[in-house]
Amino acid sequence: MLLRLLTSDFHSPLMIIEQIELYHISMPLVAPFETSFGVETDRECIIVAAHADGLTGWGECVASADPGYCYETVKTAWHILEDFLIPATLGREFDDIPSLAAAWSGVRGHPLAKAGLQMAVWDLIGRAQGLPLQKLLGGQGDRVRVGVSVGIQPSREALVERIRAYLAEGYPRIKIKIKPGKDVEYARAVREAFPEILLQVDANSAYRLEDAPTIRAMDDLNLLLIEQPLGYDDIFDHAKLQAQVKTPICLDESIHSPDHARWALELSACRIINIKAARVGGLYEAVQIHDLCRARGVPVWCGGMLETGIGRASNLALASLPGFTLPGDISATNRYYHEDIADPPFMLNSDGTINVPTGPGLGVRVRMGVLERVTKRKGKYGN
Ligand code: NPG
Repeated sequence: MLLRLLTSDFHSPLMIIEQIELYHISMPLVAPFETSFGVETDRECIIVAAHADGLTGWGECVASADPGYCYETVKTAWHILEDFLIPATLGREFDDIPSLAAAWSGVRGHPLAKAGLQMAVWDLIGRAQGLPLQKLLGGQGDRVRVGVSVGIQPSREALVERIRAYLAEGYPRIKIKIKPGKDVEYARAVREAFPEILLQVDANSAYRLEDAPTIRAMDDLNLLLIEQPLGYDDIFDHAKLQAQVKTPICLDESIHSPDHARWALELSACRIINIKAARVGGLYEAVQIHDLCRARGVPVWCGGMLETGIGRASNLALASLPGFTLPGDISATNRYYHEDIADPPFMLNSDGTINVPTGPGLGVRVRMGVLERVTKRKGKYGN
């Protein structure tokens, strides 16, 4: 908070952005990632490059190829960026990040598209001021505790072995994806194999309130949290469910703004919030949710969207804010990609942490050759 005031980031005038480029990329994952809404083998997303005063700021819009996680896709985000957000940004003067966000408020929803462009603007500010994003946001410390998210596996045995390998690599917290039929028994098998580990489950909205008995059946597994069991836009039924379980419910998909976070907390729909800057429209909104939760003593952690090194750098800076008291879904580069578009790769330290970048802005260097190679479509706007 202090650093944020000292650097007056939210209120320093923005440079005028002269040109923006979009890259629709597709990168093969090291292994398919299965959730209750589908399997991803290649990660598609949009990389944003914003140019001003001879500097380039990079951003990542984490919309996927299909609308399984949320309604946005690479194609809808491209449309919203190209036809609305970029024209509302290019060549204009903005006082600060809040006024930029206000200029986009006529676009209802589409937080992933907004967050990708906002990230590029943050990177520009950091590069222009010679300050790392961590300092602009008010983060602290040189490393953050992280965890790994394990996709749905073909059998309980395969899941236990997968987790054994991640624990051997040094991950201090495990999240397993669940879906009907692969839930209680899978979580129980993991807990029996590893009685002491920090363990949580993520349903990605696969259940309805009538399934409360299934959720209750996991209450004795000493889970850190149960993430997003019910509808992707629900807060009301989650409040009914939270009243029936001891384990904290954590909301992800249903929190789209600082207001949603407040509503969820006031309705006791959850006791923990997963903050993804993308899902709430940008880093500025993510920090607001962090501040709200911190003031109320509600723990938060940083979610992941299988980001490239660009988005991961942003997540690490965000996760270094003091209210992020639980390990995030931020794993080492080699958990996702053989080859990344940004350097240097992120490595897991022996204490289960990853270093927060210290260079200006996001603190990573984009490898243009790799970026061009994985690009399926390119757009250029402005001069
Ligand atoms: O480590 O980045 C990571 C993956 C974390 O499980 C994770 N992400 O539902 O939160 C999620 C899930 C996800 C990935 C959702 C990709 C949508 C796209």
